[in-house]
Amino acid sequence: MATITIPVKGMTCSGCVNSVTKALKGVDGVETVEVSLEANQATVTYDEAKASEDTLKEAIEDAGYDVA
Ligand SMILES: [Cu+2]
Repeated sequence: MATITIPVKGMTCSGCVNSVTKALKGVDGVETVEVSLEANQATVTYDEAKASEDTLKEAIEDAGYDVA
C-alpha cells in the first residue's frame, strides 16, 4: 500500500469534494480517500500493483478538476 497527497485545484464546495472522492474511489486498487476542501488536496491510500499516481491524477482530471 502507498499513500499519496495530491493537490487539487478547482474545488469550491462540498459537492466538488464528493465528486473528487467518488472519482478516486472508482479507481481500481484505491483503498481510502480523504479530500479536503480547505487544504485543496486529496489523500489517497492505494495498492501500487493496481493503481499509480498517474491513474489517480487522471481520475481527478476526468472529474473536471486540475491537479497541481
Ligand atoms: Cu462544488
